[in-house]
Amino acid sequence: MAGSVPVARSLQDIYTDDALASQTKRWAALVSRFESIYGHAPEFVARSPGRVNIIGEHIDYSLYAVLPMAITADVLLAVSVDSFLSTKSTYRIQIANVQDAKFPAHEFDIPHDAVEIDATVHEWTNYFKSGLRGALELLRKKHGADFKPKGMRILMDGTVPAGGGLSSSAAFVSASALAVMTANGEHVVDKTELTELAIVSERAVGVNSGGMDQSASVFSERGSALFVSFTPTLKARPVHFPKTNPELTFLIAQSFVTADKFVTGPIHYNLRVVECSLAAAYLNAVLNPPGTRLPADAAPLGISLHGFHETYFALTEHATKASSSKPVPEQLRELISLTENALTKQEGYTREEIAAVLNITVDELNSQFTSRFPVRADRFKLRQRALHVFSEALRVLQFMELLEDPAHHPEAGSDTSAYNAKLGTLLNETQDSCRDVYECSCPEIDDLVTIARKAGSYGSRLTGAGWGGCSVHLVPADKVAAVREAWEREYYSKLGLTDEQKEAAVVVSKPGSGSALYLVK
Ligand code: NG1
Ligand code: MG
Repeated sequence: MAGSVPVARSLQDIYTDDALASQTKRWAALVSRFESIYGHAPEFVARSPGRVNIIGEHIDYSLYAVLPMAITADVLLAVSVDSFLSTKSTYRIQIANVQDAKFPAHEFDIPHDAVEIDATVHEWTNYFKSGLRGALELLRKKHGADFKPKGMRILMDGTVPAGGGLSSSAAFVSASALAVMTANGEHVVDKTELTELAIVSERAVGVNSGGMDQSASVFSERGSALFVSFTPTLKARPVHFPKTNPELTFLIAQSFVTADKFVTGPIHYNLRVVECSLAAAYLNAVLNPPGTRLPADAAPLGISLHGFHETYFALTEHATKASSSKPVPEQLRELISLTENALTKQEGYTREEIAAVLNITVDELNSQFTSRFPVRADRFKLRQRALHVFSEALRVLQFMELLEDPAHHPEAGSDTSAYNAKLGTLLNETQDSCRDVYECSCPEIDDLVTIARKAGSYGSRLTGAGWGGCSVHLVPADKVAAVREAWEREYYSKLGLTDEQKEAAVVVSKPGSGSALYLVK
């Protein structure tokens, strides 16, 4: 599914029918606000959506495949290009947000050769700058080191809730990179290039992220989920759900617990990434023949993560000669049992213990594994993290098989509840594993999940990084109202929400389209 970011001719190319009326108003308001701020019309709008992850949680950075879909909520950047304010050595970026009380406007004069980002300060424009930096790196590769970036005036309108697990950051970074590429004369933007640069760019903001969100934001196609795999190269293809009766719907429910990776990264997200890398190295050391090295730069995206994936191949190659001919799910099962035997410490491993097994000093361990992003931990739960990753990778494959193997599909006109329940069970198992093994859920999400299942959801779980944010629920169309009422009664009514929050608490989402450009006439 290679190709370039589409240029939309109308909003119908971008949004599903149910969203069209409100989006048309929103876009018109964006353009007129742009005019009133800058005194002229924007030239184009760059758009990238948020996403909900259906299954495959916390495995993208270990390079296992995932199944997200884009949602309607998105980031819009209205842009005009203007080199008038450029000097010999700088260009000017003016950036404002329609929510100006929360996200104040800024003006930057940026040196041609470097975009400074202070990741220690939490500032909304950092996400733009990281997209800018990534896009300019690519442009310099194409056009030479003395490439002179254009000045831009920008107005942003983002509807993906921040810290809500729907990937506002990836939507913002992808839209920013797309806007910068376009402003600088790249009229055809390759989706793979854009995705890869958005993945790497987001790291500049201080999160050691995987590649799911940016892939979903850029590649998604209206009406389908997206199967994203990362090895041997980044690939994304649309996946359809078979028709069921009643139709299956995805409900997305906010917990209103804000999980801010910028703040909690050292004990949550970034720590998990480190634990996964350490687990891979540990397993490699104890299961493979002495001296087997994991590729230093394992990933196709130039990410040095010592991904599980490499361990997995290395292990299956060595551990059982026969296993490479086994189906992947069987290999994963084998890896789960190898892990259970090799990593027995429930309470976690100290730096000293891990360093001894890796045959390196604690200082070396720190510099190899914990220096790029800050983490705070005395013990690393290698067993639990590895078991989650391998079992979750397996569930993604099982889920895909249910979706794509016609042998599993319910017959037309037949009762589809048994089929739906199988899909739902896998989602529920993901939630259990996230809660108990990966420890990335929270009591509020657990509540939403329990309430939904009681009211008729087939499968309910957290989506995205967790520790708050959003949950996703596979609900038959005829139970949607019951599930919503149950949440209102048993969860939301207790939070004292504003009307606006109530409005945004639950979204029925149809799979939306990915990044697009719109030329304003
Ligand atoms: P959120 O926090 O929902 O944007 C994060 C990562 C993903 C993935 C999920 C967990 C970023 C930008 N995204 O998503 O890559 O690892 O957590 O599956 O950090
Ligand atoms: Mg994010």
